[in-house]
Amino acid sequence: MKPLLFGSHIDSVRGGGNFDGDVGSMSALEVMATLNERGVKTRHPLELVVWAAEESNYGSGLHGSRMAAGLIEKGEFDRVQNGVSKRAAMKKLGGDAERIAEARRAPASFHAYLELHIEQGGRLDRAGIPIGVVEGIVTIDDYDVRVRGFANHAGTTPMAERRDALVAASQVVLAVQQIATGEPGAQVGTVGQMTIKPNAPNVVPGDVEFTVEFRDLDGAKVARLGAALKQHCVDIARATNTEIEVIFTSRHEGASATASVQAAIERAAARLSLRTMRLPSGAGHDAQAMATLGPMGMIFVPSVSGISHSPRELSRWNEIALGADVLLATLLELDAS
Ligand code: HGY
Ligand code: MN
Ligand code: MN
Repeated sequence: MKPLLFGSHIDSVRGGGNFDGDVGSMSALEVMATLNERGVKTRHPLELVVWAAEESNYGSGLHGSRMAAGLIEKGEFDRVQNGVSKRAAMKKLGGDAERIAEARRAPASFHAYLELHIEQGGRLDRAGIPIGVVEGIVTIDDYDVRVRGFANHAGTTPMAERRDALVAASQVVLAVQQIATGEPGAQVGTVGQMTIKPNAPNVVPGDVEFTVEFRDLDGAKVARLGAALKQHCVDIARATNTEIEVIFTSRHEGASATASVQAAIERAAARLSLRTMRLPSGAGHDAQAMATLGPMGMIFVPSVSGISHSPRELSRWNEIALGADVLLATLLELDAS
């Protein structure tokens, strides 16, 4: 019998909260302990996983689950962050990029993958519904944008002679906002990280580098948003007499949840007399990497006021417990199928 695989991650973003990933990982441990304590014998082996480095590092996220799924990005181990290559950083933590193939899981090597996670948006909380049944997870495209201008004296360089990289970068940031809001739908676009050089109050910025990400359930739309970004950058470079390089760093393909796993979650919640709501995930998850290997489903619990990736991230303990109950009951439903 193929194993039932379940778990989540425990790493968080800089300035993040205490529930993203942790809820699913700790609940998975609790479920495994409970089944053991009750001496429950399942037909399928149970396999608990806590994924490494789910959050974005070296220009890409879902590290552990992507390696298991064989979704290695071209040259990703040679990418450098804070002067250290990903290869060297892995080595420092006891990993070995040369042996990464050993982390690979074969396609169809599990009966189903199940992940409990906080919603990170506000739909469940607003609706007063304790359990979310994820329909699909967004596609995420990540870019690195490099603006090259000319660093010069802030006092002696006339405005008309400046090649101000930060002015150009600021126009690109506004272009991202305009692109993401320029058509109907739930697409999102974000500039979250930026470095300015030389970053001195009395120097016209010469170089600016920043990240851009676009997300939507429709992968073709996400690609279109990226193409629009490139066009805007051509126009802004010309207008500001700067050079703007748009480097595509990674795509995390979106994934639909498997109907049979969604149905199992709904049967489990019904057994517990819990209301459910189907909804998409605007957040990326290890589950979307696992979906390339086999059946996948996600259970959401409410995030208070939809706040996440923030110290104010909060889920109510009673609702987390209900999520863990549904996780356990769903595993037993899947085990019977
Ligand atoms: O960015 C995300 O959606 C996830 O938290 N990695
Ligand atoms: Mn996160
Ligand atoms: Mn997460």
